[in-house]
Amino acid sequence: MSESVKVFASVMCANWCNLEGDIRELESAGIDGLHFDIMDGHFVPNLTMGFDIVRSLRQITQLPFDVHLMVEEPERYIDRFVQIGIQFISVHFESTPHVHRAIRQVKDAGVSAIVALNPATPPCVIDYLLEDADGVLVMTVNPGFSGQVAVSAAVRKIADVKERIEQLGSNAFIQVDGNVSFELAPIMIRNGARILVGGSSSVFVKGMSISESVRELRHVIMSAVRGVRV
Ligand code: S6P
Ligand code: MG
Repeated sequence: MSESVKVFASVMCANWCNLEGDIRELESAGIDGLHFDIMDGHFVPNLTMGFDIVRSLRQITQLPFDVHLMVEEPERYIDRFVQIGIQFISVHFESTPHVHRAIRQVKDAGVSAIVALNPATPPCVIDYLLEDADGVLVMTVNPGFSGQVAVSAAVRKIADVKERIEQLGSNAFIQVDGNVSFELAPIMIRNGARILVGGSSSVFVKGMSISESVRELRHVIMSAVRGVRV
């Protein structure tokens, strides 16, 4: 993808009957990483995948792995994901009273630590986390399901988070997840997003192959970054 904006593919939206085939196609299309949505049926009303599937896929690709924990008590799972060989782990601000401790747990294990914010969570909650977190994940849908419509206030919030990061003199990057479509991706980038999570809206698009959809996404990203100082 472009040097300044990366795209991670949401494995939740891949063809689970042919995961290896999809991963090979993603690799050939130049995807930057794989995003794993881990859900526990408590923090969000859905269940997805656990350690075994992530560990199995770790054996077949060198792509960076990005684990998005949508679970209560995330502290209980971090170390076991770290052992699998993960490059990014995001912890929801709303999922634990000890989010700073959880972020430190990720950092201390040598993994990039991302604090994730639900659409209604205000940007100010990152103020005392940015000394430790490497990135902020702005959820542009309420977590739990793919195929949702973006919350427009959360798309606007990306710019507020960006401003806050700059005011605090931090180098944290912004990741965006939820309805990252060909139409919305340029707006998200202009607002400050530098890692896009592509799901059913842009990487696994009905009627398009993975390579076609990634090519189209690359095209809209390139057009958007031309007008942006990065
Ligand atoms: C949602 C999850 C996301 C989705 C992804 C789906 O809870 O965190 O990672 O899998 O956003 O993409 P789309 O394009 O279907 O919204
Ligand atoms: Mg996600």
